[in-house]
Amino acid sequence: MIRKRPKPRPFTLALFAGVLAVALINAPARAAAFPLAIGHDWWLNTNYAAHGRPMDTIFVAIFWLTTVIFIGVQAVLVWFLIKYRHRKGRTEKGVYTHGNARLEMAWTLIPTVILIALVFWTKRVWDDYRYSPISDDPSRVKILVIGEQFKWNVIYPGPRNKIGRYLLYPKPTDLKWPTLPDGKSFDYEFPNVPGPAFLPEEHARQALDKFLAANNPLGRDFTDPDTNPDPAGTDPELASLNSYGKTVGRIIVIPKGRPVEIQLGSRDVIHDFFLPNFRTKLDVVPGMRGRLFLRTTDDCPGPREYTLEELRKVIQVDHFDVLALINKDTPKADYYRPNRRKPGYYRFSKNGDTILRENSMITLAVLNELKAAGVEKVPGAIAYDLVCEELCGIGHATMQGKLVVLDEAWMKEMPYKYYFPPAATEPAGKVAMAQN
Ligand SMILES: [Cu+2]
Repeated sequence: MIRKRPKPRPFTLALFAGVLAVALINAPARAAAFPLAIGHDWWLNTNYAAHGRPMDTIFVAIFWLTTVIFIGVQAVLVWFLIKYRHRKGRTEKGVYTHGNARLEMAWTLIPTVILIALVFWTKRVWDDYRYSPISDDPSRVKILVIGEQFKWNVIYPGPRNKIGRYLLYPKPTDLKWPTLPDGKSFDYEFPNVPGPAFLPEEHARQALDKFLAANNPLGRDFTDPDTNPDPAGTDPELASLNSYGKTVGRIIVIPKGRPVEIQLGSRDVIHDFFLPNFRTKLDVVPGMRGRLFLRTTDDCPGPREYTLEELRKVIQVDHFDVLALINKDTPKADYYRPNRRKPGYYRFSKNGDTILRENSMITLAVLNELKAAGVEKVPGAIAYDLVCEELCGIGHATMQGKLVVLDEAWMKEMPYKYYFPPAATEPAGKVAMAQN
């Protein structure tokens, strides 16, 4: 009798297919870490928000709870598949059962208890995040971020730590033309028409679109003193702090360890503001003002001097971008003014060419040039990712930003000295007086 090779069992096939699928999914992205490497690359990225720790704990707890249950259920499934498989010569019939009340009570009550416990645990963590205790801390600093297809506009508060009024747009039914930054009204297109309401709607819309694009893309209320950090215009840097050209794609700077309120608004469609390293995420809805609160953890890396080797590790292994914080005190850095009109900056250079300038991102290519130029240390700050997690249009994936955590000493350095009022050592009234 010829013995046939046994056919592969369905279970063996399924197991093989599963392993293959996991390998294929992981192979291109994680070639170095194949198969499922358990390391920080595979697990959650590092958290630097105070509210993020209980969030991560609950994530890990639910992950292991569901993993254990999943493995248990699958094991029973496989065991039953094997135990009750078809065998030749087996003739007994299956037994019909109407169930087991005790068993059914157990598998209903146990998940109920688990889920109720998760509800209360999650609610506590959620409340700490969404209704944060720092939401009415008077010393919190405020930032307004306005999403737009496809960029983030970042607006800092004035000296009174107030954001001012934004996203207020004129309507074609308005009886008067909107006000320009200099206080004059916008009527140069139609000098004899008192307002858009007196034009056919299509013309009114066109005129207002032109006005907005040229003068006020973010709908600033120029009559609100808090919207203009320096209404008198005595300090050009301060006066232009929140001008449209500067707000676009600007880095979000937050002070280390201080409570932060991030306000969110949208110019057009729904975006989604997500800071992965700070466990902070909220949809940005047109017509609504979202509010997020966070405080960095004490171990959140602030600005410091990095050696070139440390930088290489941070960039290549930890996958962070690093912002160069070069200033007058940085060894080997020189001051450079391209020409009379352009502002100057500090930089590392070789043979007159700029290798790295202040507030630019340090890349691996730059590191090699710095080494060749004899630079040993560069002051820098990790630039954390800000992404839009909403499919907000064709450029959604390019809608990225950066967040930098600075301490008070670096806050005083240019160009951040105006970004926030100083921490609460001085009473708020004194700060406002000094600036007025
Ligand atoms: Cu978006």
